[in-house]
Amino acid sequence: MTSTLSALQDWVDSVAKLTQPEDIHWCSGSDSEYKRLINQMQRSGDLLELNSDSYPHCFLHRSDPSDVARVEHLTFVCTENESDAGPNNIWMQPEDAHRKIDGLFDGAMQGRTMYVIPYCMGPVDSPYARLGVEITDSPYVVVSMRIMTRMGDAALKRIEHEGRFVKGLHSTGDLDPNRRFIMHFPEELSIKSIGSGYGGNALLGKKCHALRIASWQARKEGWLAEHMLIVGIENPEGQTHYLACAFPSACGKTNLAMLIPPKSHAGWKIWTLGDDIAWLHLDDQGMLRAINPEAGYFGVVPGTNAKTNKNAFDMITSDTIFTNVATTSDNAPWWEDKKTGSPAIDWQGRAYDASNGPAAHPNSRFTVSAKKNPSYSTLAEAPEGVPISALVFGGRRKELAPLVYEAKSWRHGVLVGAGVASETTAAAVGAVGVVRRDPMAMKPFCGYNFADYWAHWLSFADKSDKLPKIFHVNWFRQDANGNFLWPGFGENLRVLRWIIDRCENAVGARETPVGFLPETRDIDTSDLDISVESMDALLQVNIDQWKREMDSIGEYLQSFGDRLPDAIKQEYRQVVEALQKAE
Ligand code: GTP
Ligand code: SPV
Ligand code: MN
Repeated sequence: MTSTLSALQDWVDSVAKLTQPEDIHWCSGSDSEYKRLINQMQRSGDLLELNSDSYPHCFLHRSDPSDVARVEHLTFVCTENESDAGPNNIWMQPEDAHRKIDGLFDGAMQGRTMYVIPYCMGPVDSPYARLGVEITDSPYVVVSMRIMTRMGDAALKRIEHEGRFVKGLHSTGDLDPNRRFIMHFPEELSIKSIGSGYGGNALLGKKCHALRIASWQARKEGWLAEHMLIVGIENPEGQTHYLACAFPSACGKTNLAMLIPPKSHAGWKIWTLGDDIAWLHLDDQGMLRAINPEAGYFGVVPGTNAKTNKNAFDMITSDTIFTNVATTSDNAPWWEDKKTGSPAIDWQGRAYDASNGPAAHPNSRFTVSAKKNPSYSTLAEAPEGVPISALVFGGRRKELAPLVYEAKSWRHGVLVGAGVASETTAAAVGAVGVVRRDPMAMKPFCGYNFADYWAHWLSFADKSDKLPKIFHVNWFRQDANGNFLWPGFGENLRVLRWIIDRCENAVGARETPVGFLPETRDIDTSDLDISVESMDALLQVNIDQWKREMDSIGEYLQSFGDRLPDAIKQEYRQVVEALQKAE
């Protein structure tokens, strides 16, 4: 096949010349193509079929044990000026970067098929959707992109019509971590990734395009590309509010996006629009509207069970690709906290032995179509997206951050977002459980200088007086024994209700130096086994701890030097002064 768009055809030709594949396949996105690739991968051993009675059409992929998560230390933003990438990114001069990575792509696809994947991020008929083409030599990437994006003929048609698309070049390479690079060229709208076949490193539509490149485009064009779930909350009277929530990787987005209301909340309904990425635009009324650029979920498997996330648990019993889970003796997938069955073979294919660590890799994932989610919202297909009532930041903090608080204004909310910190998780290679700054949950994903990004966020206050309120939540506070103080999961609806009540001016709040907090009585704890002491602890603002936190935030913000917006400095000073007065 060829394309009528010369920019696309020329690029495909030049990549083929460099990488020297045995043949080239243009992906149509059809069912038969998907099935053919699945069969081919079963034959090559890239996919193992799981128990076809209990898990029909489900497959297991085991990635290389050195290739199990995003690699932030090997992820580059390559802009002409280093300062445009900012201290939040690892920078390489574009020409040097191309030379280095093209050297690795030279002949990299010899003996392999090169797949050309046209895809659309967002509903194909949405003005907010954006296009891309990923070239890859990994059939696992092709089938994953088919689930995660609108991939194939319809996307190609729009690409050929519009003429503009993000170019993503990927090869699994030799998987040597020393020859693994994920490079972004925002000024060229292009991505080059080699040496990893895993998740966000390889499915280039996701973090590379829909966040790093899109955040750059969004700044130029006046919108926002964010690491946010989108969820609709319908009350028993039938009114629905939409929230977009930014939590760092493996901090609860997928779970919140499809939560099941607890028994005490009969009549409440949850509608999922997205579980990882939101693209936010102001409409002509000044409302912030969100679309989910993705079409599937690449979700954390461990911890998913009938109690924590029944929607996901049920959804992944058919038509799902599992990566790096364990299996039971009857070849069903198994993971830690599944609460049923037991592991026979671990994620590396070895007989299970507890002394080797967890049976499923902590970052093992399911890949499944969003349409399989029982709480899928049909508005996820709406070209105009949904209006957002509240933006919610959050993180994984044992202490300090209360269960919920509200920013005092949009500007203050931008400071709250900039100050987000969270314990690191298994979603990225490196130490787990270390608190680090993760502004707006975008530390690994912002394709440009955070100082400019905060200025961009601040600029929305000049463009609309209907902006959503901004909140911060923390489901992960622990007591002295390391137990979670808050039950989390479905019970998080109780906190979302307070957020919605605040948006409707239906409930008061307690003003503190760091923001507005609920009165304990205003969080509905009916039918919940939680002590008054725990609730008080969850809703406490410890002035001394917060002073230390503000010192740490101040130091972090200063690392952005002169580019840091004045409004952030002013908001920062106001919180610090309020904390001093609170003594
Ligand atoms: P990425 O896909 O990496 O962006 O992660 P995510 O933000 O979607 O996180 P996810 O919902 O997959 O949750 C990650 C882990 O946190 C899982 O093991 C969940 O079981 C656990 N988790 C999610 N929500 C809660 C909660 O409210 N409380 C507690 N204690 N754990 C939670
Ligand atoms: C994350 O790490 O935030 C993910 C998984 O959503 S990955 O697609 O690998 O980035
Ligand atoms: Mn994510």
